[in-house]
Amino acid sequence: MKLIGMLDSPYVRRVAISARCLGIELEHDPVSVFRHFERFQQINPVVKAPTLVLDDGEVLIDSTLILDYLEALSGKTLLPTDLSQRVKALRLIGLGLAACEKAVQLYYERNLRPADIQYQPWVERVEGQLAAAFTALEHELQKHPLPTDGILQQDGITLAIAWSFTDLVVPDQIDAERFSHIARYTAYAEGLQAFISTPMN
Ligand SMILES: N[C@@H](CCC(=O)N[C@@H](CS)C(=O)NCC(=O)O)C(=O)O
Repeated sequence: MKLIGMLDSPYVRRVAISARCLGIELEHDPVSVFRHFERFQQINPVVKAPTLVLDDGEVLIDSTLILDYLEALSGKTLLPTDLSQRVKALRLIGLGLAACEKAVQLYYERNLRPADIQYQPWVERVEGQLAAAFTALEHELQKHPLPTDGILQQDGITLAIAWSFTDLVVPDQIDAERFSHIARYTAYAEGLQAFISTPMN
């Protein structure tokens, strides 16, 4: 199986780290959706990262759906089975993914759209949504700290990736004092082998 996409995509990194935690070895081809557009198109005409090419040639997209497949394949899960714990995890994952989406939108707005046609109300809306996602995440971590016993679950993986990615692409949106629980958990996760061996750049 081959994972297509650069690790500076939070979605690709999420799949790569999760696969490692599930004990699945993936071949990795770091094709860029921008710099290698035509090559990406040949693998997947939709050009979305991550793309997972299965051994029989089937092509999957969307990190959450790819993770669903990898979990089914491995017979393991990175989500709690207890329903109330699962709800907490799903809430963190949803907020983490929203933060990734808003950081990506902000990055594209700043780097792809010419400065003279940038639309400030849209930028402010996205910045507000990004801050709202991190505010809610911070609140959740204050109420229910994530374990720091070396075992990674999908909620911790996704939230740490969201924070590191935001710090990489729109660092002005990061406030480690205001979001101290997220910053601390991310520093912890980035120190684990699964993260260290799957660097953003
Ligand atoms: N919901 C998708 C989002 C994937 C996504 O938007 N990836 C970006 C890279 S970070 C991408 O493919 N961008 C190229 C494009 O949308 O044209 C997932 O979870 O995989």
